[in-house]
Order: sequence, then structure tokens, then C-alpha cells
Amino acid sequence: MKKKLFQSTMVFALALLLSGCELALFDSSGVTGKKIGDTILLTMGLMLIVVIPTILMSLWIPFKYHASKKDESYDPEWEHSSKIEFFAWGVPVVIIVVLATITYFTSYSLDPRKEIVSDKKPLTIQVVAMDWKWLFLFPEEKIAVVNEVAFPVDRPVQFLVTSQSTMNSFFIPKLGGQIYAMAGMENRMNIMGFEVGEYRGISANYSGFGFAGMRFKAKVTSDEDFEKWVEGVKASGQVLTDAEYDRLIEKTRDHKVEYFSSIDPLQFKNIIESFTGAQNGSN
Ligand SMILES: [Cu+2]
Repeated sequence: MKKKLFQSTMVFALALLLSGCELALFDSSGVTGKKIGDTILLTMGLMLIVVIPTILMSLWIPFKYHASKKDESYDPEWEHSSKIEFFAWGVPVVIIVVLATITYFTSYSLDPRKEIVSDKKPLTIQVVAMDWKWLFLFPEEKIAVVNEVAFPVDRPVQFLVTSQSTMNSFFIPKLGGQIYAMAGMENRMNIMGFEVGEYRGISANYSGFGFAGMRFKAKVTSDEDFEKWVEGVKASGQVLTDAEYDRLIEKTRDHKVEYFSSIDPLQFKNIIESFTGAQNGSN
């Protein structure tokens, strides 16, 4: 009976391991995402220096010193070993020092606010978390899109993120980075995709009833395809008027993709200021 349970657990574990579920965080298609994934793997590796010997010893010691092993040394008065103290304290200290150094430097170098170095001009995309959909505003292209976003490959993108409602978290797992969306605030996240593709975008912060459907497609495209995509959005002929914006504010679930060919360039600023009042002392 026990053996059966053990076997089925192992089969289940193997199935999980071999199912090829996508480990997005460790297989990033974004510049910062790749560095974040590598840092996680490196820190995990460092911690295994302690974990693996501990697991092995927890098996080996009971085996070696089991009561049935009459010929092993038996020393009930034993209480100190400088050798054991040296390793038990020394190894963790070294690991902590190395981890602390890595953490210190990557906290700065992988700061999502930091602009990504590139000879191309960054593309600015404003993101508004709504109930329960994502609105993307392109202030330069003067277009807006709901639940879909596109940007060219190998070009840095600066996302400016706010919320029309409760707190949310803007997250494209395959491209790395995650940042909170809060009403009345602007958060920044810089991303650069280095692989053309269509990636899953989600909210990583539970925000109520329609949260599960608060998803978007992030398309990393060639420069030409990006132009085409913008043209396609512009061809929709739908203007993001105040009335349309009010319609988007309404709570909706599994909202379909919507294109707006024209927006007020100050829309994003106005959304933030609707919570804070006019900023910088002027309207
Ligand atoms: Cu905050």
C-alpha cells in the first residue's frame, strides 16, 4: 500500500517535471528579464551549496550511526568539533556575503526605472489599469488600445503605469519586470524585447471579481510590423472621447481588444490628476 502511494507520487512528480510547463521567468525574451532570471538561478545555485550537503548528510548520518551498526564509534561524551564549527559558520557567512553583494548591485542595475541603454530612442507607452482591463495609450502615435500592446523588437520601451481604480500590478512574465499600478501615481518600467513574439500580459495583484480576465497580449514585432499595427489601430476610426473613457471605466469582465485611432495627448496626465488634483501648480 505504502509502496503504491510512493510510486504514484513519484509518477506525479515526474509528470510535473517533464510536462514542459513554460518557466517564463527563466527563459526571458527581454533584456532585463533575462538578467533577473540569471540572478535568481545564481542565488538558487549558491543556496544549494548548503541545501545539497544537508540533505545528503541527513540520509547518510542515520544510516552510518544506526543502533544496529555495532562496529561504528560510539562517543556519548562528545561535545565540540572546531572543524564542524568552522564549516557550519564559515560557509553560510561566505554565502551571505556573496548574496548580499549580488543583491546590492543588482538592486541598482535592474531597477525598473532605469532607462535601457540603446542607440534607439525609447518608445513611451502609458498604461492604465482599469476594472478589469488594461488601457494602453501611445502619446506620440496618438492611439489607444485595450488589452493589447505592441512594440518593436530591440527598441527600449518605457511604460508609464497608473491605475483608474484599485491597485494592480503590470506584468509581462516573458519580458521580465513587474510594477505596481496605483491611482494618482505614475510608476515607470523599462523593457526591451529581443525576440519577436506574442507574450502573455497579466495583472499580478488581485483586484476583485474580474481579475482573472484582466489579461492582454504583448506583441514584440519588427519595425515594419509595428508601423502596420499602428496603421491598423488608426484605421479603426474610433476616438477616445470622454464618453468612451467613461464607458471603459465601467466594470467589465474579459473585455475584448479595442482600438482607438485618436486620443487626447494629455489623457494620461488627466487620469492621474483626477485623483490628485492639478500637479505642478497649473492645469
Ligand atoms: Cu506605491
